[in-house]
Amino acid sequence: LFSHLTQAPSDAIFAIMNAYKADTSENKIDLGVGAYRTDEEKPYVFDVVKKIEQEIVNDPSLNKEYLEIEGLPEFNKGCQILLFGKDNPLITSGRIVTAQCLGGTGALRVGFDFVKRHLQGDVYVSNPTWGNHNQILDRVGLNQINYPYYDPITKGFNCKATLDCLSQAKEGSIILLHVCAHNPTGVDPTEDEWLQIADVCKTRNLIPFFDCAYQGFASGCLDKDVFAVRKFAELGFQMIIAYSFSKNMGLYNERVGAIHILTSSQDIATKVLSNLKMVIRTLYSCPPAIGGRIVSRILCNDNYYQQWVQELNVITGRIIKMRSLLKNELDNLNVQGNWDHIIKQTGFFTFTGLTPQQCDQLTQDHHVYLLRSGRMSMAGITSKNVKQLVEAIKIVVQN
Ligand code: PLP
Ligand code: TYF
Repeated sequence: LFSHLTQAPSDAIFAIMNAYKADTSENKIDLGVGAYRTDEEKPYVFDVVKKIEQEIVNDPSLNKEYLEIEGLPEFNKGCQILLFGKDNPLITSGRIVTAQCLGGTGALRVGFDFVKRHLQGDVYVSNPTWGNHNQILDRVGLNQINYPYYDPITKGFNCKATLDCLSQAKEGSIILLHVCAHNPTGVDPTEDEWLQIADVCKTRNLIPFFDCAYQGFASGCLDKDVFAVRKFAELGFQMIIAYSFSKNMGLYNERVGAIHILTSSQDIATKVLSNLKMVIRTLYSCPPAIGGRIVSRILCNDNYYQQWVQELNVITGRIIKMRSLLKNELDNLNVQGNWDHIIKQTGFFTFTGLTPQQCDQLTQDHHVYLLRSGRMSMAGITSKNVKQLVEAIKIVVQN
């Protein structure tokens, strides 16, 4: 029955996670998956999350009844406020449709299923983008077109090439944009460049589809990091946003995210919601409750919110510190090449510019695990392993 199947490729990131786990060396370094590690190389569970989990377990008013198709109302409201800002008139306008989803990935899938059924059009994706974007679009059956984005020479954002490409896009196309802390490049447009992107989207009538998986990780300020979304909203765009709490609340395996669709009126929002619910109902019916309850308690309680922001600041602060530590160590050891991009790029990842062969050599000879694209998760660097990492990089770039 199944003998006609051929082996599907393994996901590059999961393959690296597993290769790292299988390595028995004591000095192995995990720069593969974008998951936060403490300076002791340990996964981190937010204290505020642990506290709320206990509260939920002991709350006699809670049960295991199905949630609504679109998830918890207080979760959805909290997510809107976090993304659009507390005083944004859009919050009370009834124009934003929101549903709780299974992580950012779930939100992307729901969002693109909705696009496929109700909008169609080509989807412009940055070159490069997160690998799962390409796979999801492929599965959903939407046509993808690359826009240039990354400039390997400057190791920065190629604004001009992006604008040139988008200015040729067919009207009504969808453009997938990373809100901040672009994965895999760590390269984001400046505020001025976002305005230029907005301009071309307006002129060509392009529909923005934002992916927001790293709010808090780029500038270290939650509000600043979502500048693009708030600005596009202010400029009158209708758009879709897929949001993830995996990283900024450390809820990776709880699968908590949200989809927002900003529409032109409350009336239309009602119709959009009914159709969005059809997408969800036929995919998984309704979301799980625990993660949504944790997030809503953080977002709806001032005390918990402050605790969360404090803990998030520690995490983002450590990543930023690792950037300068790595750059300084590379300079101290006179490692060949210019490494300024390590401190210029932002968020979880650095797009090092190391070649696939150099990455293979780092893994095979030095137990350093990273993507063959040269993407390095900065969260896997610690004050203890940075020296070993730099010595390994020095060897592979000299060969
Ligand atoms: N989008 C981007 C750009 C990501 O990097 C990730 C996770 O790494 C996600 C979405 C989705 O994350 P999750 O499904 O774990 O919430
Ligand atoms: O890009 C990365 O490193 C990770 C990969 O369920 C990932 O974000 C994302 C979602 C998931 C597992 C791994």
